[in-house]
Amino acid sequence: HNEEAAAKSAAAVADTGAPTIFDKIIAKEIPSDIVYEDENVLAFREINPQAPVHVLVIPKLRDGLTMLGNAEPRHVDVLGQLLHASKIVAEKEGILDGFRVVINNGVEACQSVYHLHLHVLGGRQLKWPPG
Ligand code: IU
Repeated sequence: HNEEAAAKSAAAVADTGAPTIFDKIIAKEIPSDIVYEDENVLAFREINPQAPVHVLVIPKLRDGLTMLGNAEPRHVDVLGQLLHASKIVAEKEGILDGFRVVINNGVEACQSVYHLHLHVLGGRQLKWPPG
């Protein structure tokens, strides 16, 4: 369907492995509204929120994790840390009773930034299935 295709092509870009703007957010060269941070992960508010709570959780070191589809055994620890940080974000934001964690992987899933990120969404009744 044309509208859908247009929305997708506007949102999604392919992985080139180039550095992303998230490096500048991590380095605090670009300000962000940080919700949680530790040695390995950073969680900050989405600039275009799709729910009352919409936070992105990212690894500070990308280490080849442009997308989940590039995960390797060496990434297992940080993958666990990202999920655990998502729970901490949900707790801090008061949405532990109902929240969603989303990873868009690749063009067909409308991924637009190639630095792995988990979307933590909540604060309203979420619908299923997603678009
Ligand atoms: P996606 O899963 O790759 O589609 O999500 C990337 C998200 O990053 C997207 O929702 C953007 O609105 C969001 N984002 C942001 O919060 N801050 C930024 O500086 C940039 C993108 I660039």
